[in-house]
Amino acid sequence: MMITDSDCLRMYVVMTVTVLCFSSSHFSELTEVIFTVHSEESVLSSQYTDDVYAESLSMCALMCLLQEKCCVASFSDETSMCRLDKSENCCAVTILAVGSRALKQNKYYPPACTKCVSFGMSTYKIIEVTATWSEAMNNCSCFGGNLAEIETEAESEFITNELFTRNTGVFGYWLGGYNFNKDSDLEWISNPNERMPYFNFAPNEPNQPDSERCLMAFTNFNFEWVDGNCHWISAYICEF
Ligand SMILES: [Ca+2]
Ligand SMILES: [Ca+2]
Ligand SMILES: [Ca+2]
Repeated sequence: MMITDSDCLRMYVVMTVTVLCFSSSHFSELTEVIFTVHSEESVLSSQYTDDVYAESLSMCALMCLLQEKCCVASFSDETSMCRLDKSENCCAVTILAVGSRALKQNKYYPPACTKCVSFGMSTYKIIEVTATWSEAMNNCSCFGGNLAEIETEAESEFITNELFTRNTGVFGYWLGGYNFNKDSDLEWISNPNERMPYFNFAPNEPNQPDSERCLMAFTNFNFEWVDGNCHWISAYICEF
């Protein structure tokens, strides 16, 4: 008998389901703790999605857990189809679909931070695909981190050296600072009520508390910081 690729996939799924059935009593509990479930949403099919059969929502959740790169999945009650998104982040696009539920892992660490650099306790992903400041912030959060916050001179030197090495020609990199109260300084997103313990602003910056509230390491100023217009489209740095 010839075994085709699709037979293999089916066999794999059946085996997985069999193994999982032994612990079925823990399924609902697991789903509640590990996933947020959105009603009537389905993950949009993409190059990163796989459709597999699952007996239930909980089974679909477990299949997602078994896939190292899965953060979001969806399950259709009608067809028992479980769609696993394996794009290594939690930003899968979902659409309204009656009878479907989308699951998102509550705490997700990408399996491997590709092309990341580490310093101290932190890992950084420097992303040259440009975005507005708030898009950058959302993207970092989807990767499981935040826009980078530079709290010490040592951290600042590390990041600056890294950016000089890259020399990619982008005009700047968004960081996780914002002028929350439209005054003369910026604050870190994680500490909106506190002065920055360390800062590395370029001369005469920050200078536009109304129109430039977002923090950027500016290439032409040797990556010293400026307040920039949050709608500028720029590269950015995520910190994990
Ligand atoms: Ca930091
Ligand atoms: Ca401020
Ligand atoms: Ca400025």
